[in-house]
Amino acid sequence: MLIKIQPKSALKTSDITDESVYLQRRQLVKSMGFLGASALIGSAIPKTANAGFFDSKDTDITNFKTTPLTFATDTDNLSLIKTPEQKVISHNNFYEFGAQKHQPAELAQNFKVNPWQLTISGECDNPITLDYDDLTTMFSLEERIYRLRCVEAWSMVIPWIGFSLARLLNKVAPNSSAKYVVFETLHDPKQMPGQDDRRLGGGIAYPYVEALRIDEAMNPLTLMSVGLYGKTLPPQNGAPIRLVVPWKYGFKSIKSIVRIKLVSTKPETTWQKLAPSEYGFYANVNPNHDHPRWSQASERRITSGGLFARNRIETLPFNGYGEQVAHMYKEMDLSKNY
Ligand SMILES: Nc1nc2c(c(=O)[nH]1)N[C@H]1C(S)=C(S)[C@@H](COP(=O)(O)O)O[C@H]1N2
Ligand SMILES: [Mo]
Repeated sequence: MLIKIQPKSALKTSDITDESVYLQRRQLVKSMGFLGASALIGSAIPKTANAGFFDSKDTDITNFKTTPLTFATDTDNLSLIKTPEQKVISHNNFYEFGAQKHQPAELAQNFKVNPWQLTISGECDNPITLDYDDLTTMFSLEERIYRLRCVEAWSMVIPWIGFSLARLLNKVAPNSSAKYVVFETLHDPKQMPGQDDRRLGGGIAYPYVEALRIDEAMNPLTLMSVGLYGKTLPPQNGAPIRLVVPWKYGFKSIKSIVRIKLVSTKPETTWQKLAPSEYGFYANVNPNHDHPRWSQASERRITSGGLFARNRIETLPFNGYGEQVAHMYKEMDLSKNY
């Protein structure tokens, strides 16, 4: 069978990132099979028609206004190929605004992030409440270019802006009973329609709750993010402040946080409580421990929005951050503590 391939000139230059002509060539070989199949059907498949083959369509931010931030540039991770901003802000998991990838960008545009209050309390000497302006002014901001690996086996590279959670925790002075840190997302069904519509919200319990062990929370990689791509966060990515824990599956990186509490005993968290055999408390990225319903050995790196958007790569233990974090789990059986 003759397979027609688009000439190279038909590719937009934005489709050809530095990422590697190599990866794209490999992908091209795979895509040929697919193009062949669609040629057989005799019609082009629209991008939105088949979520199995293509990402959801990119959504332009319409109403929500982001603001440029001042920050120290991440010069250590420049070799990582960033996921295009348009993908980062249009392919989201934020069930409060709908469980489909395109819904948060569409349904969160009128989300009110100012005024905002974030309370940090519990087992500490100096509990505090931060207002909206404090979030971007209390600490000097840094860019951190991190890989984000979703438990669903897709991944991105995102230039976050924020500050280490450790700096914030040091400010409240945890006491010796502080063994875990619990985070809670805003609960406001009027603004977050998924919170009282089980179908839209994917049937999970709200408010969304996540937690870390205190040493994980104090690890320098653990970031409180207030921005991405040089600007304040869009609501679909967790405005005005969210957690980013790059060596753990994405669901640990809780969005739009209003409460942080230091506690003495291990708390229950949203996904772990819902399906404990599928989602553990630790949720460290681990290619050797499969999800009961799919393999975690590889992932689809979302790069450009073009034909070559689906690059299959190997998943790394601790998402490639083992050097900085593996020591925290030395004594643990990671197949039991998944
Ligand atoms: N409150 C809240 N936080 C959340 C989620 C969510 O549904 N609600 N989804 C998580 C999951 S599964 C992932 S992969 C990341 C996605 O972050 P992103 O949309 O900024 O890429 O957010 C995490 N934080
Ligand atoms: Mo995820």
